Amino acid sequence: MNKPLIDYTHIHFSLSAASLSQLPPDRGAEVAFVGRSNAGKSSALNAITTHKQLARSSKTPGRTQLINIFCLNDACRLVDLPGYGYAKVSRQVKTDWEALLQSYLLERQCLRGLVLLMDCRHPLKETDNQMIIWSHQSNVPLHILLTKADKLSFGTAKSALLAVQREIARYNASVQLFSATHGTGLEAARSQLDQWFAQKQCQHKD
Ligand SMILES: Nc1nc2c(ncn2[C@@H]2O[C@H](COP(=O)(O)OP(=O)(O)OP(=O)(O)O)[C@@H](O)[C@H]2O)c(=O)[nH]1
Ligand SMILES: [Mg+2]
Repeated sequence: MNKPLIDYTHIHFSLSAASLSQLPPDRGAEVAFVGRSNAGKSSALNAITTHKQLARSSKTPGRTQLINIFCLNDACRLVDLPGYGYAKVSRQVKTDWEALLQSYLLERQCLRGLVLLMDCRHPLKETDNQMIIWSHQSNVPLHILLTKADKLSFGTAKSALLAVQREIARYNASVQLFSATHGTGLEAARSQLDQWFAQKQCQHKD
C-alpha cells in the first residue's frame, strides 16, 4: 500500500467543545469518528495516529462527552464525537449529547466524511442504522470500521464483515475490519482518510 498522503502521527489536540459555537471556524476539512459509546472510537484514533493517549479511551462507556478536535495541519482535522446510545447515563445528559452530535452532523459544512465504528460482535444496532441512513441522505461519505476484530476468530470476523457488506450494499458506504490493539486495518483506514482529505487539497504546505 502507498505511503499515506498525510502524516497521521503529526497531530495535536486542539480543543473540546460543548457546543458548535466553541468549534474552530467552519473551514478546511474534518473527518469525524462516530459510533455507539464503547465502540472503540478513541482507541481507533489513538491507533491511527500511533499515539497512546491522544484521545482518552476508557472502560467506562460515555467517557467522551464533548466534541474533541485534533489538528493534523492548519486545514485538516480529526474529530472524536460523543458516543451515542449508552443507556446508563441520565436522560438529560443523553439528550444533551445527542443534540450536540446531531447539530454537528447537520450543520458542519467542513465535514468531509464520517467514520462509523461498530463493535464487530454487535454491528448495525438501531442508532448505527440511523447514522448510515442519515449520511446517505445528506451525501456525507461513510466508512465503517468493524472494531475489536481481535475478539473474533479470523473466519467469524470475515463472516461479520460480509454480513455488514451485504446490509450496506444499497448505500454509498465502505466497510473494513479493524483492531486498535492488534493494528488490523490501520493502513486501509488511513488510506480512506487520505482520500477524503485529498479532495479538499488540505495537505500540509510546509
Ligand atoms: N480487544 C480490544 N479492545 C478494544 C479495542 N478498541 C477499543 N477497545 C476497548 O474498548 C473499550 C472502549 O474503547 P474506547 O476507545 O474508549 O471507546 P469509545 O467509543 O471512545 O467510547 P466513548 O468515548 O465512551 O464513546 C476500552 O476498554 C478499550 O480498551 C480493540 O481493537 N480491541
Ligand atoms: Mg471515546
